[in-house]
Amino acid sequence: MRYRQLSSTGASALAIFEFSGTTDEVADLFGIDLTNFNQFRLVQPQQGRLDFDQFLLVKISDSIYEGHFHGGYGVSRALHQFLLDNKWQESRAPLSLISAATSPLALRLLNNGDSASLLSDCWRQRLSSPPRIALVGPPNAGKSTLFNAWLSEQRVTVSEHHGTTRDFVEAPIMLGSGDDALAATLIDTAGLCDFIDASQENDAAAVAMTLQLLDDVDECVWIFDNSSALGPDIDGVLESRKDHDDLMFVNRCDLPASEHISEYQQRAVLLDDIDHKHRCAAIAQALFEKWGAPLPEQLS
Ligand SMILES: Nc1nc2c(ncn2[C@@H]2O[C@H](COP(=O)(O)OP(=O)(O)OP(=O)(O)O)[C@@H](O)[C@H]2O)c(=O)[nH]1
Ligand SMILES: [Mg+2]
Repeated sequence: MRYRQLSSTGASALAIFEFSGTTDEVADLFGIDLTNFNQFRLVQPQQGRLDFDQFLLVKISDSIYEGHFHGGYGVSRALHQFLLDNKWQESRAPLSLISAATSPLALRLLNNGDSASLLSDCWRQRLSSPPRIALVGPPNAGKSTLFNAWLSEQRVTVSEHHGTTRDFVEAPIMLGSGDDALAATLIDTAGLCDFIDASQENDAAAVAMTLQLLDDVDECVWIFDNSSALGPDIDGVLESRKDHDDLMFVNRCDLPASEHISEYQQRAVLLDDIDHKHRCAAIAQALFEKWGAPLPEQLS
C-alpha cells in the first residue's frame, strides 16, 4: 500500500493524493463502502478515522485511486500523518518537482524526464527554490538605483547621501527572459562602511545586518563606486570571502575614477552602459555564466 502527493506541497486550493492499493484497502483506510464503485464519488471518511470534509475519490485503475481533498497546508500534513499511521508508505512523486517549478526555465527543465535527471544538485535547488541574490558594497555605489531599475519601479529610496539604505529589502525578480527566465530574490542592502568605528548606532546595526546577510544568501553581487576608494574594512571582508568567487562590478563609471582604486575595483567588471536596465542584464548574464549551463549542450 503506497501513496504519493500529486499536488504542490505548499499552500494550494486542492490537495491531490494517489493511493496504490486494492479497492478493499482504500475502503478500509477511510472506513467507507466501495461496493460497485466505478469511476468517481464524493465520499465522507468515517468519523473518528479522519476528521476531514468530503473528498472526491477517483478510480484510475483497479489498484490506483486518487483522492482530491480540500487544499491547505494543514490538510496535506494531517493526511500524510494519517497514511503513515495506517502503514501506507510514501513513494516519491515524479510530479513534485514540476509543481515546485517557480519559473519558465524551471518548468522547461523539470518537466522533461531526460533533462531533469541530468541536472546537478545546485541547479535542481536553484530551479525549485529561487536563489537569494544580495547587492552589496560601499554606500552610494548605486545599489538601490540598480535594485529599482531591476524592478522597474521606485521601490526603495535613492539619494546622494551615504547610508540611505538601512534595512535590507527583498523583491522577487526574473533573471533572463522568455523560456530561459529564472525566478530569484533580489536584496538591496545597507552600504558597508566604517563598520569598525561606526559611531552612529543605527549605522552599526545596519552594517551588522548586511554582514550577517552575506553568509545567508546564495550570491553576493558586489557593486563598487568608480569615484571612491574602497575602505580597508571592505577590503578585509572581500579578502575573507575569496573562496566564494563573488561577482564584482564597478558602477557610476561616468564619474571620474578615484585615484586610489583597490585591487578589487581593478578586477571588477565595469557597469558602464548608460541604461540601468542594461546594467541589470549584464549582472544577470554574469550570474548565468558563473553557474554554468544547467544541462549538457545537446539538451539545453
Ligand atoms: N553619476 C552617477 N550617479 C549615480 C549612478 N547610479 C546611481 N547614482 C546616484 O548615486 C547616488 C547613490 O545612489 P544609491 O542607489 O542611493 O546608492 P546606494 O549604493 O544604494 O547607497 P546606500 O544606500 O547609501 O548604501 C544617488 O544620487 C544616485 O542617483 C550612476 O551610474 N552615475
Ligand atoms: Mg541604498
